Amino acid sequence: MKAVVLAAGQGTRMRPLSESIPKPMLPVADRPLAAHTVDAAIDAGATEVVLVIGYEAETVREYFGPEYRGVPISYAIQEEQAGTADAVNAARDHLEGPFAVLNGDNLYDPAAIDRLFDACPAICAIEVADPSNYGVLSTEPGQDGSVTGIVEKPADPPTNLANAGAYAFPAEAREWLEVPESERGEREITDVVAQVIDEYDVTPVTLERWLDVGRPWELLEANEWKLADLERRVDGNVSEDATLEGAVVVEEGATVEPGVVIEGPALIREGAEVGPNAYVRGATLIEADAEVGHAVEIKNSVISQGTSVSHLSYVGDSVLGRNVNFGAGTNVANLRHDDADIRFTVKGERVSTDRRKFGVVAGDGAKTGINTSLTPGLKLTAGATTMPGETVERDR
Ligand code: TTP
Repeated sequence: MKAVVLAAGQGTRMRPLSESIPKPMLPVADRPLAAHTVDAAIDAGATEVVLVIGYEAETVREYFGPEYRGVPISYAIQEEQAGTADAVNAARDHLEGPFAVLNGDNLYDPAAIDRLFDACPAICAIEVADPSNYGVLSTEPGQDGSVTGIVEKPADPPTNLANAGAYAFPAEAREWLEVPESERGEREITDVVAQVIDEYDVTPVTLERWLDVGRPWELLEANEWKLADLERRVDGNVSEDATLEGAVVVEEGATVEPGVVIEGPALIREGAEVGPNAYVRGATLIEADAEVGHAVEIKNSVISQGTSVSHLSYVGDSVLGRNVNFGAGTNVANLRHDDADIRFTVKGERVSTDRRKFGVVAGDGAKTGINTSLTPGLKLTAGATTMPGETVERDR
């Protein structure tokens, strides 16, 4: 069956990381976030993948091209982000026969996508302890009862099965994509699902693991998940005086200099330079052409392409965008004295990350002066700068 992958969103909650790169193209281990979904669809037997693109569309198109892993890729443009049903409707001309719809910003356990395709019409669900913040499936009584509806954020959830936003639709659903606007002013895929449920038996397919990657710390969690799946491989240039422990991947063209200790899971991508005398702790992604220099410690972080942390610095539980430069002696605090969960500003509101440890998020091109101290949960927008010796406590 064909798989429609939604990747048109602006990713506003992911700012500043999504300021010039679409969220589905942010790095998760060895590929962009959306590539994990496209790969799962292809592994499940997708005959064609239709990517719905809009915001920063060319970045997505350049990566996947007309064919990816031998499977044809086509593109549908969604000009305005008018909702998930509207996004699928943009792909309508590409559809014939049963089709799947997957989010380009979700990580699914790949085996479940296989089961989703087999069970069509079907919906992926994940068991959660507190479903009241999700769309929750109601099902017929008994094990494996078919889906009778989806209720948004119910006070009294009918099951603990949260809708994981992955669907396998019968061919006829193509005719049901033009749904009216919902109360929040969007054309929602759940209204298409409601019609499918009216006409068909819809099977719930339970995921073992699922992650909706909407906010920066969820990008960190996505990397924690996918880096842990990597197997040790050393193709790059690693000094005899470096120590690699556990699942460490050093890609061809990457350099690890003397005195470096890397504790996996860690991925050092092509063209990256680590050391001398650096300490990298998992789960860490050091992207292509990034530099981690002398006496720098990086722990559980994403260091994006072209970024440089060259001397005497500590970066923990943080995401640094592309071409960021941390001056010598820049240190990130990732833990509060009172041990409270770290908060972060999302669309102007302070929200809990539910993490005891979280450092900073730096947008592309941010630069810190020497001896900058950065407090936990801090956001530096793209191109932001700090003065030498500053302690930065407020987002900038
Ligand atoms: P969201 O996470 O709701 O939207 P977003 O990705 O733009 O992020 P934010 O809320 O932070 O601005 O969307 C879920 C998925 O659906 C995601 O993969 C983007 C996609 N999508 C579209 O392609 N078109 C749309 O009109 C909408 C609303 C979402």
